[in-house]
Amino acid sequence: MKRFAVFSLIVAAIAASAFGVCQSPRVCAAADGNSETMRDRWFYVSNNLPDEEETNKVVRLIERAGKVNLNGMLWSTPWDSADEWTAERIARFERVKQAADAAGVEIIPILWSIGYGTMTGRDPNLAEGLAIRDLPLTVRDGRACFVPSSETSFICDMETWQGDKLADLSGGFQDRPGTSSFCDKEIFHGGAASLRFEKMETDPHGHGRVMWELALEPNRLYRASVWLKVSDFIGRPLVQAYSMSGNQLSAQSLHAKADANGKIAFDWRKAEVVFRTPEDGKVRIYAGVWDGKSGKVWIDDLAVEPVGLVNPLQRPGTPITVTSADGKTRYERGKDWDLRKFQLAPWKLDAPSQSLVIPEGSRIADGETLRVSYYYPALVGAPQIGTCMSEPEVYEYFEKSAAAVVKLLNPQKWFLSMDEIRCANTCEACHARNMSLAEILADCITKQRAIIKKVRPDAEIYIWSDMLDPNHNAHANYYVCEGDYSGVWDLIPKDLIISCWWYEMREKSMEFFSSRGFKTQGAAYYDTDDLDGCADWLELCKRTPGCLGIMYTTWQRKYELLEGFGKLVQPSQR
Ligand SMILES: [Ca+2]
Ligand SMILES: [Zn+2]
Repeated sequence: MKRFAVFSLIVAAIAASAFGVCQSPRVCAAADGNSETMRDRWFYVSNNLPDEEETNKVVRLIERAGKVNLNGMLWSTPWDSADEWTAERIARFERVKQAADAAGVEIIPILWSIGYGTMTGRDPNLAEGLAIRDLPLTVRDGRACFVPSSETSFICDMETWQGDKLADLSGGFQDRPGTSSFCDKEIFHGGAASLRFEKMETDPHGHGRVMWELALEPNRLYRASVWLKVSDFIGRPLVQAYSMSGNQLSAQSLHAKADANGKIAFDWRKAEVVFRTPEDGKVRIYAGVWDGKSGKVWIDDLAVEPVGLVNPLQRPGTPITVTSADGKTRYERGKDWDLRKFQLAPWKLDAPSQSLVIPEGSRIADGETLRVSYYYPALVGAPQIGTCMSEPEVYEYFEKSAAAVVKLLNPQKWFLSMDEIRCANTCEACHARNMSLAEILADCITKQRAIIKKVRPDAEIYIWSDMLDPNHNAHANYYVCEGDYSGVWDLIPKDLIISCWWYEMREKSMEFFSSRGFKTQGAAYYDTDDLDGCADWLELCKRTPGCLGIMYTTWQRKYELLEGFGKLVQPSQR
């Protein structure tokens, strides 16, 4: 024990001095009572290297960061496919590496984002799939196609009113009719009227929403589309689909470039979401504005329509099943039916519906109605698609990626981009393992760690906090995931360094991981207009045992405050 303790002290002292945190172990001990605090002073970069100009941007950022003694660049660039980089990209990468070496900036790769579809660029069939059940297809002339019936659609053209309240809300609501929402007969998309919201800023949440509650076919795909127009507007215009239990099924917000006052304007644009209905078929469709601070928004022509055989996944865990209408006869692929070759496009909201080919000699008769069950790569959130954590092929690609990253960079620090995993444990590959959602996630992270350790045994591995934190996303009822993430924090390797990133929850999150013996990092900044939040993070990092450092985290590539941040986070030189 004693030998171990002495050894640890020496290692800590060497590590601290090597990173320039303090002048000597004695000074270290005095500084802030936490010898490791601010060892890592990072900034986040997501620029790719498509050409010389973008490469120059990264080089310039590194030079700027080096001048204010920032020492790590967490870099999101296509590490997932590092084994497939072209010679041109590698040459540009070498230039970045040289700049980083010269500036004393360590490059940390961030990679393997299950939540954002890692490896689906190599094989889109690796996307996690949601079960679509018993879709009816009609057989005509050697083809089986989906024929949508009008009963399963819902249209609201905003033509029928009771004063300023929409007549057809189907059990939903409209925010403040007559006060901030009105029937507009001068500006409309179709027909002769639309719904207009204004003065959202007088609502405490800036709400200007309309919601319809609909009973649709269960376990089916639908598209909800609505037309929006905004003027002089500050806020978030979007369309969203929710289950009755409050899970967001899908969402799309419309963006536009803001003027000098932060306001946006655009003429009629379509916002749409494609979503899988829950087991009870009930959904809430919302359109309108959250956080509205100024201006007007018009809404018109909502359409909620069933979607057919779209983007059927084809991998071992996502079988396509075709039966007779009564479900008694199961038809065989290749003999009774087949799927024509098509380009799987999980990211496309308007991906076409596929038809089945009925070959000669099939048991399927012309005029027959078939039932098809398949797995659809869920578009949730941003929208984003996720990757299945249970297909072995995913881990083969992780190994290829890791080997290539070592060859290119041989980093000592790695960062697992495992945030916001919003669709998981929904396909047959996942169900067949008989594991909980928390176990599936922990197993995936454990394997990722092992793959890195195999190629770089002394690697330090960082990971985003949210999916591991009960104060954040590690719970049940998370988007369209099946199961509960709770308890995942007890199942992951203890040597992971947890990068906490939710400012409002920072105290609880850092305490949660620190008290369980994890090392941590504060992911600060998040594109604010000043460094006040960074100062709060810094103060917390300094008093959290085992906190290794802080990061300037920008998603909008805002680097105006990089120098200020560098000065702020310098270790005290007492
Ligand atoms: Ca209308
Ligand atoms: Zn799966």
